Amino acid sequence: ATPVPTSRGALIAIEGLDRAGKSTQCDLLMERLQREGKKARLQKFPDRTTTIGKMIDSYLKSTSQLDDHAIHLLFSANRWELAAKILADVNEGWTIIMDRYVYSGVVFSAAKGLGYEYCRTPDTGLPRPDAVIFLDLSAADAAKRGGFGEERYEVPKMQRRVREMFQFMMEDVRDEGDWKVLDAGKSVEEVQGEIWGLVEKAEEFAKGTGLRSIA
Ligand code: ADP
Ligand code: FDM
Ligand code: MG
Repeated sequence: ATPVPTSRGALIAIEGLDRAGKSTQCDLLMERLQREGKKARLQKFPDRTTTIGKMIDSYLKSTSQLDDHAIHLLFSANRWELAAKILADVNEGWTIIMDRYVYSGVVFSAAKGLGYEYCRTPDTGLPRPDAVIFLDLSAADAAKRGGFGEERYEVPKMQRRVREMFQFMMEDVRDEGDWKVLDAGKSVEEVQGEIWGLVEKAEEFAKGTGLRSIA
């Protein structure tokens, strides 16, 4: 049997709708973790720096076209190509904050019409986060945060479907107990305070338990 690491870091996914404040909160969280002298790093998904990431980037910018299945598998492959490093780093004591992860992967593709179970399959076996922090924002509040950007999925119809799929997935994974839903309509500081509490809990949980895999 694999020995259980006693001082590993935590693996934490920040998920949510576009403009919910994921990237803002991830940056603030990284600053605070580093200020407190913790070993922590940020992992954005998609990671657009790799060869696969560059294909994803050009798809999102609509400079290339891909079949829905093909891009779905590329998003998953982008996670798999980084999985070994994530696993190694967490076991060496690094806390890794992920700006989006498999949950975005499932809901965006399912929102386009691919089957929910089909969408989950390629990600099974990836490192499972100790906590998934879901930043929940109403459509009205999202609209207040300014217009859409230029990327492929930043259109109202897609955003509505993604919102529905996130609701569906939240119900589906409820029993797993690792989703924490936060009201992302609060101020940046309030949301940060709540996230900080959840991160400390996740780090506590991570002590003495091995990292699990996505079922
Ligand atoms: P995401 O990464 O989830 O798409 P961002 O962090 O890029 O979201 O934030 C989207 C926009 O909303 C930015 O202009 C950001 O400054 C603003 N914003 C983020 N959090 C809040 C908040 N709690 N209240 C009001 N505006 C926010
Ligand atoms: N996205 C992100 C997916 O469709 N599948 C995935 O697996 C992931 C991780 O890519 F529209 C979508 C979600 C969003 C876009 O935007 C990435 P950001 O601004 O880089 O998070
Ligand atoms: Mg972002």
